[in-house]
Amino acid sequence: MASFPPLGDLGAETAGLLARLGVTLGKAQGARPVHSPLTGEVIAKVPDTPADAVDRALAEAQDAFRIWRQVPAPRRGELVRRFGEKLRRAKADLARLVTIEAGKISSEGAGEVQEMIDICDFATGLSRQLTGLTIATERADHRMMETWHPMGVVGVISAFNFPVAVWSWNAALALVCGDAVVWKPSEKTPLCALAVQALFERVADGFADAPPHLSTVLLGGADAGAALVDDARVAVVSATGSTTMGREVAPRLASRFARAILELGGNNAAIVCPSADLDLTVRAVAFAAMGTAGQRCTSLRRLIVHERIYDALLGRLRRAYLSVSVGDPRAPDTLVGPLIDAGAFSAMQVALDAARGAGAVVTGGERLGADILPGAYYVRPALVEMAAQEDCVRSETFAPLLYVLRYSDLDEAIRLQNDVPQGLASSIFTTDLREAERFLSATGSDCGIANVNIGPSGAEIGGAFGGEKETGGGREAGSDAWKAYMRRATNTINYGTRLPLAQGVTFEIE
Ligand code: UN1
Repeated sequence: MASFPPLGDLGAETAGLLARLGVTLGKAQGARPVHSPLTGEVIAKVPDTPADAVDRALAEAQDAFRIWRQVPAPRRGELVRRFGEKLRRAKADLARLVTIEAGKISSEGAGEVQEMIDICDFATGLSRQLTGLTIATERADHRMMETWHPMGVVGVISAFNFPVAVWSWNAALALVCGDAVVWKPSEKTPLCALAVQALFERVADGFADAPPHLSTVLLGGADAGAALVDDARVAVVSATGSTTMGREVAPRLASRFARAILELGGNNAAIVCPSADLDLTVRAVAFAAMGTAGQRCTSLRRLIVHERIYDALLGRLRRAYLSVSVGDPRAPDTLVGPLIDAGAFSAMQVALDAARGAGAVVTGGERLGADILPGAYYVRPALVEMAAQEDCVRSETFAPLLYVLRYSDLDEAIRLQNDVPQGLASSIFTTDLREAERFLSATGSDCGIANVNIGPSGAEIGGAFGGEKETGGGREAGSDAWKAYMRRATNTINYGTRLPLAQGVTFEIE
C-alpha cells in the first residue's frame, strides 16, 4: 500500500546531506526557493547567479580552458578518474539528494549516480584513445592525417529529470577532451548541481594540473541559460530539455555558428508482436512507462500491440497499473514517486482530457494523496487505449501516460512508430528474427535508439545517446560522441622536395 512522506522533515535532512556533500549555501538577496516534489515544501533557498558573475565565470572558464588544453589527455583522464572515485564514496548521499530534489525512487537515484561513475570510467579510458585517422593521400611523399584538439568552453544546460547524470555525460567527456565546462542546471534541481560542483572542486583542488574554474555552475532561470547560448566564448552548448526549448536555443546557436548538442523531446514507442515473450514484455513496459514516474526522455509513451495478443497483454498491464505502488520514493517498496510539480500534473490532465475527448479508454491517471499533501503531485500512472494515433498522441507529455494502439501487420506498426515528430528511442518485442531485423533496418525504426526485447529507456553509457527529427540530432555519452567536444584538423604533410598539387593541377611559375 502506498505511503506518503510526512510534511516538515525534508529541510533538515537536505541540510545534513548538503553539509556532508560540501555545499554551503549563501544567503543572497532574492533567493530562489527549492521545493521537494515529495511534499511540495521548501527545502532550501539558492541565489541566482548575477549577470556580472556570469560574465566573470565565462572569462574564467576560458582562462581555465587555455591551460587545461595543454595538459596531456591521459592526465586529464586522471582527474576524471579521481572524480569517479569521489562519486563512489559520495554515492549514497548524492543519490538521496536526487531522490529528495527530483523525486526519483531510491534505486533510480542510486542508478543515476552510478551512471555518473560509469561515464567517469569510460572517459578515463577514452583519455588514452582520442585517436585520429591516417588517410591515404594521392600525392607522392605526402602524409595526411587527422588531429583532434580541445574545442573550448562547453556549456551544459540540463533538465530536472536527470539532475546529475546528464551533466556528467557531457562533463566527463569534455574534461578529458581538454575543455572547460559551465553548467546551467534546471532551476528545479539546483541543489544536486551544487553538490556535484562541490565534489568536483574538492577533487580538482587537490590535482596540481587542474586550473581553477574548470567547472562552474550558473544558477537561475532562462537568463542564465541564454548567457551560455549567446556568448561567443562558449564554443559548444549541450542542451537537454523540451523541443520548445530547443526551438529557442538552436537558431541562436546557429546564428553564431556555435556547435550544438541537442537532446530534446521523445515520443518513444514499443511494438509488441504476436511472438513476444509476454512475461518479459509486461515487466519491460512497466519499467519503461511507469518508472521515473514517466519523466525520462526515453520513457515509453506509445505501445503498439498486435491484435492477436492485445487482450492478453492489456489484461496484465491494467492489473499492473492498478496495483503499482505510488508514494514516498524513499520507501523500499515504492515504484512510482511524485511528479516534479503542479505544472507536470496539469499537463498530464490536459493530455488525458484530450484523449478522453478522442474516445480513449483510460485506466488510472488520478491524483493520489492530495488531501495529505496538497503541494505534492502523486498520480496513478495512466493507460490510455486509443482507436487511432490521434494528434494528442503525437506530442510528448512528461508524465506516466502510456497510449496503447492496436495493429495488424508490421508495416503498419512501423509506420505508426515513425509517424511522430520526435525520434529518440524505440523498441520491438518479438522472438521472430525477421521482425527484429526489419525493425532495426533502414526501413525500420527512425530513432536514435532502437532496441529488441528491452524497453526504450534505461540506456547504458557505452552507446551514443540521442535521437533524430525533433529530438535534435545530438549524441552524448559513449561510442564516438567525444568528437563533438573536440575540433578536427586535417593535416597534410609534404616530406618530399617536389610540390605535386591535388587533382593533378599544374601551376608552374618560372
Ligand atoms: C534523459 O531522460 O534525459 O536511457 C536521459 C535512459 C537514461 C538516460 C535518460 N540512461 O533512460
